[in-house]
Amino acid sequence: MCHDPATDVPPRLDPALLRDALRATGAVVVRGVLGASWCARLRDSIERCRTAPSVHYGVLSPPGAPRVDSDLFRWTDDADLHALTHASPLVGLACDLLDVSDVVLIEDQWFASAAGAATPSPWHQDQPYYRLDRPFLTIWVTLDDVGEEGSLRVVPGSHLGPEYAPVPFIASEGADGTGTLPPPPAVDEGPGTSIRSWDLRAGDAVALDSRVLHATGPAALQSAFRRISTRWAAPDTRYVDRGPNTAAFWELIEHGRRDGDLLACDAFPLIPSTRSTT
Ligand SMILES: O=C(O)CCC(=O)C(=O)O
Repeated sequence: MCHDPATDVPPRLDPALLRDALRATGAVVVRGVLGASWCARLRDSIERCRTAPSVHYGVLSPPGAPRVDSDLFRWTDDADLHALTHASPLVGLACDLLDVSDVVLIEDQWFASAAGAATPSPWHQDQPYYRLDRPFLTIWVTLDDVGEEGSLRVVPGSHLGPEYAPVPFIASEGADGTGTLPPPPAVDEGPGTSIRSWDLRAGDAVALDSRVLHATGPAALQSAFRRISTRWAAPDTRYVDRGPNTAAFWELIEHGRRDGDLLACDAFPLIPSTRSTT
């Protein structure tokens, strides 16, 4: 059940407190960011996207296992994902968290796990997949209720630690080993690493500093678990050529960015604020 069935008006929270929490731990939960109608629209969007997958679409689960799949940059052709990324409470929240008036949309990316799926997203940081010269923000929103055993997990404070190599999300693929960064630590295997997770309701968000280590829970899911990440950058963010060991989409979309260019352009639009808090 969604948090706020009557309205999609976002909660009024103190942006400075949210920013402080994000700065200190690298992740902050914001409950009830999207109401019931948004959650329903976005679950329908995922179904629509599946009928016409983009070049970015991928199945993340091993063959024969309950399906986990994902697609990205669907704001470009799905009306509801366009609305989400251009005129929803997420825009104001992104502006509040980055403390800016306008924000650059990097991408939308949905993930959908079927009931019974037990293919977690691996421990990773977002930053090393992106050719960006500074940290950015991911706002991850669940579209289904999810218990903490299957939900998003983070290592608080890890955004202030070392940077690790990007890892593939497809279970059968190993790291390609072409980069210079070390692989992420085996967080689940070693004792002593503090992991934070939450019981979440549909419409709840977790905002992530792009450098924080995160994953999803390993437990087999009782029911479908759909969620969407939107990624946002401050307007002065610049493209930096980090070479081929970054997300595949950089080579698949026409962005025309060269080393040192401002990120904002048609492919990564500057979205005016819809800030509801001051
Ligand atoms: O929900 C997931 O499975 C992973 C989300 C994630 O890691 C991300 O969007 O950066």
